[in-house]
Amino acid sequence: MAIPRLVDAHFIKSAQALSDSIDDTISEVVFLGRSNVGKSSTINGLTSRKNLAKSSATPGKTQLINFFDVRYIYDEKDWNIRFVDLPGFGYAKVSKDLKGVWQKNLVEFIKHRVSIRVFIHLRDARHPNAQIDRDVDEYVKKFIRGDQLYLNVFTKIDKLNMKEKTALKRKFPGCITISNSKRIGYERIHQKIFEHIFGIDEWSN
Ligand SMILES: Nc1nc2c(ncn2[C@@H]2O[C@H](COP(=O)(O)OP(=O)(O)OP(=O)(O)O)[C@@H](O)[C@H]2O)c(=O)[nH]1
Ligand SMILES: [Mg+2]
Repeated sequence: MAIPRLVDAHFIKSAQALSDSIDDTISEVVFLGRSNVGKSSTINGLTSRKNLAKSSATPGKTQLINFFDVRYIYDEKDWNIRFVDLPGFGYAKVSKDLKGVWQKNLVEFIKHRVSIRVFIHLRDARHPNAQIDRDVDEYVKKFIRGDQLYLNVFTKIDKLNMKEKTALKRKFPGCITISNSKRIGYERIHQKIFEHIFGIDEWSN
């Protein structure tokens, strides 16, 4: 049987906070990570759309919570979810208090948005062990629910040489790595999302 295919994605709405977000009836995948790590680019890559989410070389490009409707086709049926692009947290800052570097609205959103089923924490492959990323892991793990999946994904793998790639894989066995400039690595992310949200794992055999 064919594997699920993402066939359509479009922008729905920008929100400032949980209170002005759209209805929470569809399962959501949120992309979080440091400013400039490639959150918006990853959404474009996963959906094969160049400019769906606005990306920029200047950190701080995404300032609102942006919702995108995403449709997969599998087994001749539609499967709908949402991708959520978030503003980045503190650029190159080492944080003691995450709330200080990441806006209050954002913290409230990731904590209380009931429709979030998958957190994708994007990390720069060149700085795989940044303190701020460890802080975020630790922080989210404090309130994550049993029905939510937390995924670490390393971006900008194209910037690593062979030796660095080997070191990364040794440190994080089985980790997911992607390159948005080379457009590689998306398959495993689709697989994880689809498997977690719909319980269908058609990639395993
Ligand atoms: N080489 C390389 N560059 C990338 C990759 N992903 C993103 N970039 C570049 O990194 C910069 C930031 O990308 P964005 O997608 O805007 O990053 P963001 O995390 O959404 O940033 P904010 O919205 O500011 O939080 C852009 O210049 C992208 O072209 C990648 O995998 N490899
Ligand atoms: Mg962005």
